[in-house]
Amino acid sequence: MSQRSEVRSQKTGNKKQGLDFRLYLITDRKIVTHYPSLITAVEEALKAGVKAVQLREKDLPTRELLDMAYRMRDLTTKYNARLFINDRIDIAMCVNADGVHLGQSSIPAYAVRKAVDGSRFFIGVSTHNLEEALAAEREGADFITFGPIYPTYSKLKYGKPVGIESMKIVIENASIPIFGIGGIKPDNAKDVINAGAYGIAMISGILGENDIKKATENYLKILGETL
Ligand code: TZP
Repeated sequence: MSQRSEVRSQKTGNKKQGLDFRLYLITDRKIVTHYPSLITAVEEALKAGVKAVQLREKDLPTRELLDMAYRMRDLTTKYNARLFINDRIDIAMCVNADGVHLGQSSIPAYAVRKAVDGSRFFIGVSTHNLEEALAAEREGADFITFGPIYPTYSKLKYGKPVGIESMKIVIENASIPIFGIGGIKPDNAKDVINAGAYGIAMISGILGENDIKKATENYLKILGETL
C-alpha cells in the first residue's frame, strides 16, 4: 500500500461503512445541452459507472423537485447508485434518498444527525474554507466537498477559487473524506487526487459534455475505478 493510500485509509477507516464512491456527480439541468433531458443525461453517466448523484436543482418549485427526486431515486436504484438531495432534508426523506447534501445556509449537519437514524443516511456538506470544513466534521458530516478548487463559470461571482493548496490544508486537518469540486476536468482531476482528496465532485465535467459516457469512463479511469 502506498503512503498516500495508507493515510487515506487511516483517515476513513473508522467511519461508517458505505461511502463507496469517489466520483460524485452533481446535477444542473441547465447545463445539459447534448441530451434530451437531465434524466437521460444522468442515466448515461450511471450506465458508464457513476455511483453517486446529487440532485441539485435549486430553482425548482418544491413539487417539481419532488417529482424529479422520485425519478432520480428510481434511476439510481436501477443502477445501484446512491442518491443525495441538495439542501432539502424533507425531500430526501420523502424519496428515501441515501443522504442529504447541505450548504452553508442549510439546516446544519448536527440537526439532521439528531433527527435521522444515522446508520444508513449520509450527510455531505459543501465547504469553502478550513473553518467550514472543521465545523462540518464536528457537527457530524460524513464527507465534505471543498472548493471551488479551479475557476468555474457558476462560481466566478464569488471571486478567486480556493485553490489546491488550501484543499491540502483541509485534508491535513480534517479526518472525514474530502471531495475536491469546482472546475474539475480531465487535465486536473489527477492533481486533486494526488493532493490527497478522497474523490472528485463535478457538474459540467460530465453533464456539459457531448459524450457523457466517454467523459464518465475517463474520470473513473483517472480514479482507477473502471467498471
Ligand atoms: N460548489 C463549489 S464549485 C461548484 C459547486 C456546486 C460548481 C461545480 O461545477 P463544475 O461545473 O463541476 O465546475
